[in-house]
Amino acid sequence: MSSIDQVDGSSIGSMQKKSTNYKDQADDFFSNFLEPNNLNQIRSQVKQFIDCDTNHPTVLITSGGTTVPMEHNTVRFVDNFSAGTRGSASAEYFLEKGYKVIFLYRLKSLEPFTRHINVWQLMESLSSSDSGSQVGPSIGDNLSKTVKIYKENKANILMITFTTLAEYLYYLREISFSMQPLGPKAALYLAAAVSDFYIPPTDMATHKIQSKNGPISLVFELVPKMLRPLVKFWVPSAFVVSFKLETDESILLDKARKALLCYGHHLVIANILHTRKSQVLIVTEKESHQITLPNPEMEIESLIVDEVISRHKTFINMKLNVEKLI
Ligand code: PAZ
Repeated sequence: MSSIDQVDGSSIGSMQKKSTNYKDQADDFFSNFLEPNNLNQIRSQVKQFIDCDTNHPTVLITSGGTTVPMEHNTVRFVDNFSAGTRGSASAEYFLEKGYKVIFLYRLKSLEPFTRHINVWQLMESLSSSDSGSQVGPSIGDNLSKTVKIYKENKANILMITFTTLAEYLYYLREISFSMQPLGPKAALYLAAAVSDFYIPPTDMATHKIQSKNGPISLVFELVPKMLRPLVKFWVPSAFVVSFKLETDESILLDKARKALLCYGHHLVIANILHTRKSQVLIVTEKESHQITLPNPEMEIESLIVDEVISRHKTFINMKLNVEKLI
């Protein structure tokens, strides 16, 4: 069956061939999609950001959802719920703790710092006259705090946007390669909600799918698991944290443990869709425990980031001690 079948019997493209191992599957996936035009530019931006201090703990944070286009000239796409709260809030806490941050995020999802600004509240609070605009005192206080923290940290954050699944994966692979010189000082914090399914370009309609041809049924291919090649080949010395989202609590811990076994990374932060802002499970190969938000004034990301940084420090010390012994 092709990926898009129209009920009138016409079909677009053909099924993707399957490979047998993680690396081949990843390579096959990439060979299906053209490189994004700005990949070289992103490579040099990241290199410049990292090369100025390869001794500085640096985290790649991914954030937001990916789109899966239904047509080459994309009018329609499949998307998901992720707003980018987890990633953008975490970026601020990592910066506060002295990390450099590469923030790979879905265009138009939440961003560190600007997420605190409500444009409508700002409009309401602005008074305007011929000589310019002024912010009212209540908004002004909060805004100046955010602006101050942003100005103190802006040299330590590099922001890169993606929209589609393929862009996301190309950028993730490229940034991972570029982080190799950081050795164990590199951390990856993969909070983006990445589609597990896609339509191969060879199976995609070129132009907007026409409703006059009747209802359609879509067949999606499985996106290969990229975490294994990431850990093994793309950035093997980094500390890697993945996130796992489920809606059924009874399978969450088991799936998090299986992910660790399968992909060989260091930590899974597991969460349930509707409670993700107030509790998460921290899962390693050896143990698991829950973090619960102690009061609504706080953000759970501050606690998650503290936990990740403490484990990353232990990881760095362990790797550096092993190096000394060799
Ligand atoms: O972006 P957000 O704050 O609305 O949601 C965060 C999250 C649930 C996407 C993240 O915590 C997460 O679990 N990411 C991985 C999702 C997954 O692929 O299982």
